[in-house]
Amino acid sequence: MSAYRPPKIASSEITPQQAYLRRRAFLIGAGGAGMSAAFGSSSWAEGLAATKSNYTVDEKLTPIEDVTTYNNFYEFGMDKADPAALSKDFKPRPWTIKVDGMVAKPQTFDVDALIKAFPPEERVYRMRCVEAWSMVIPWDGFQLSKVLDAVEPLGSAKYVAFETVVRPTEMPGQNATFGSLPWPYVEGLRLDEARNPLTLLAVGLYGETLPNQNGAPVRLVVPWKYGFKGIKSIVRITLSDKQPLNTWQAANSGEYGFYANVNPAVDHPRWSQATERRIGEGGFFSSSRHPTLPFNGYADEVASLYSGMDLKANF
Ligand SMILES: Nc1nc2c(c(=O)[nH]1)N[C@H]1C(S)=C(S)[C@@H](COP(=O)(O)O)O[C@H]1N2
Ligand SMILES: [Mo]
Repeated sequence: MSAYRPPKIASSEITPQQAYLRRRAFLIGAGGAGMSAAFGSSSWAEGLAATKSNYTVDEKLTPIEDVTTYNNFYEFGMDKADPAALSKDFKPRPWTIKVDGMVAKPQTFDVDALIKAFPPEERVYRMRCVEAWSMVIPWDGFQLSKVLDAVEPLGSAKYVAFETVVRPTEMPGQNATFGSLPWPYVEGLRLDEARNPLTLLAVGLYGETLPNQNGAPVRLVVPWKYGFKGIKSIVRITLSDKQPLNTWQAANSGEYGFYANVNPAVDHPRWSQATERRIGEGGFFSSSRHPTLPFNGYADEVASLYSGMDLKANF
């Protein structure tokens, strides 16, 4: 770890994405093949219509083309277009998730058994990346709390740690020796955050099996936090009494914290968090700006989790 050099998010990532838009124009111009390839042939969604849920925001959905071609998934590369382009050989099945640590009933779940046990519901959530762009995404998934209930957390458990798969043969970004992240990508939540009804394990989007670039087969969605908390392609969930490490905080603790609650009043050291660029809105070469909301608009549901806490110190 000592030789490790933390990556920096390039400032180009927070200015209009001309390069991305050019690449996207190319991808779209190359025909619909890319889109249908994004969704594998075997789909849990076939014959399993996700129930609509009340946890839905009434905002214009980000087009699926943007949701599936403008991604952060450093295991497949650092450019926004890399995950869609370089994840075609990734194999999201068969897949198991080991849930262990401070629980009465540690278990290894097959992802399709989980989907059967906890039929996905649709949730339209805002998603706000720490890089000051945002989307509105219809996820299909189930509450993380259902999985936690199944393993029976001990009274001593206070935190939940998550781990992404390590598969350098299928994830070219895991072979990068310079400028990328240490693997596995890890994240963590407080147990009460993990049990909040908003906290979702997503297995699909737009009613389809989750595309590889979005974190197949199962990824975390914590809509009141910056996007980096939404760890992808999860293989392990561990309950503990110690605050777990998270990858971006480990990479640069001055810029990224453990909590990462969306907060327009606490700027990133290198850019404002007061507004966000809504991807896919406002024309082809620009995106419209929206004000960023405290807790990404979910304050009614989650602000009480942090009562008495200094949100500037615990960023
Ligand atoms: N394993 C892993 N999970 C990850 C990332 C990553 O690089 N690796 N990027 C995070 C970041 S910074 C964001 S904004 C979201 C992006 O999710 P999306 O590409 O589905 O929009 O995934 C998060 N989860
Ligand atoms: Mo992000």
